[in-house]
Amino acid sequence: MHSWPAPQIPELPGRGRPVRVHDSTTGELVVAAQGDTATLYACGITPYDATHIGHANTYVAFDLLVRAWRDAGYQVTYASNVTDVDDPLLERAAATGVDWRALATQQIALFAEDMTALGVVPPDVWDGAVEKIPAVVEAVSAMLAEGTAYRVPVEPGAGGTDAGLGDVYADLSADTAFGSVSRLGRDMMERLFAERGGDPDRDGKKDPLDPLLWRRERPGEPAWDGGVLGTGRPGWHIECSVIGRDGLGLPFDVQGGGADLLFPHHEMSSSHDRVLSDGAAPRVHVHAGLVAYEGQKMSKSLGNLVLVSNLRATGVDPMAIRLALLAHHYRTEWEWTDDDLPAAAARLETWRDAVSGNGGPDATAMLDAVRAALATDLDAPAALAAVDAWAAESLRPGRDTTADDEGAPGVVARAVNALLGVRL
Ligand code: 5CA
Ligand code: ZN
Repeated sequence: MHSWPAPQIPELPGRGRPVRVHDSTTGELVVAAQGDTATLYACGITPYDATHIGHANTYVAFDLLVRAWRDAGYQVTYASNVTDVDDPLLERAAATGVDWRALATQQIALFAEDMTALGVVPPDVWDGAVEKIPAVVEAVSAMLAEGTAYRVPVEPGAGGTDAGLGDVYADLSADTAFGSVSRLGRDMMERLFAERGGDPDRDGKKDPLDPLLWRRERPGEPAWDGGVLGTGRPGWHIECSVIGRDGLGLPFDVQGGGADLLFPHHEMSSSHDRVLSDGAAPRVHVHAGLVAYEGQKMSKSLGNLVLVSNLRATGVDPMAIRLALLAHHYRTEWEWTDDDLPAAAARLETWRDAVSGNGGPDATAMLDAVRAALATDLDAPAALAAVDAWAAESLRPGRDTTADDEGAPGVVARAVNALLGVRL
């Protein structure tokens, strides 16, 4: 899949420091990248509806990580996916009478436009589930052959011309490290699995938590040749496992997404990684807090959405949207309100005023403070405060300008652009 155009990232004086991020497994801040390379897999969208503020918040959070890593001198590789075939997409297409492929294509294009407008650095590897089916078939076939996966009979009418071949599930008992990513108790795992797309009550499974790897053909559903698996389509977790592994190699540094993906999605995809690659899995798991709206998690299924494309269509500057997101630490859970945008737009205007003068207060301390904030678990609010302080001083009426640095406004504008992704 072709990703969207990369924003220009200006050069800055000096270099950022190693970035520490919050590891969802241990709750500790860790330097995830090793040596001089840094690798990130951030889970991509399921393209059945447009990018909302919650998605944008998550992608901007991982964009901060990419930018901070680059500033610290790492060679960064970022991979992501698009879940371009899955139940919610097929259900929405059926409900609205649209071809599922057309719906996906349209929503992927809109997402790419939104990401471009928000200045998000595109993934180096951006793979769709559909285009990776051959690799998924190979992986699931290998698991079956090794006995780490098993078949579950399908209902009458399912299974196309090979009805005897069942759906395929991962056998979690083959992975002694299962549970080590989220470290949740069994009860919590069962609850979240049922809530988040799992099928604990499916007859024939060895363990209610065993996740689907290959879903056999069903009447009216798209299906692909699965070789020994029979016709069907991939399960969700194996999709990200295979795309991450192929895009980055294992182990990679950071597996990321919104907090709703920690369990079961990242627990399961890491389990598949270990089973398929001799125990290798992502090193650190990083999760962004979920954004709420009107009292509940903003979600396509609930329909309580503030869409980036709608805001853009009404003339909102995408940089104000970006600043509204950055005003919240990426790990906090917060609720989008009518006040977020005006506050961000006012800040943007102040910053633009402050960098439009001929010279300004020395920007060295500001740049250092922004770098320090980002290196400490991507603390965007602290970074914004450092820029606010410089802007306030720059605009302070009657201040002594004799020691002004001619290059300071340029340094600030470049720093804000390179590190925060905000074009002034
Ligand atoms: N395709 C899968 C991941 S492989 C998926 O979860 N797609 S999604 O379109 O539902 O979500 C895309 C990303 O946005 C995921 O990282 C998800 O965790 C995140 N996300 C979804 N809703 C919110 C929200 N309300 N706040 C913050 N992030 C969210
Ligand atoms: Zn994923």
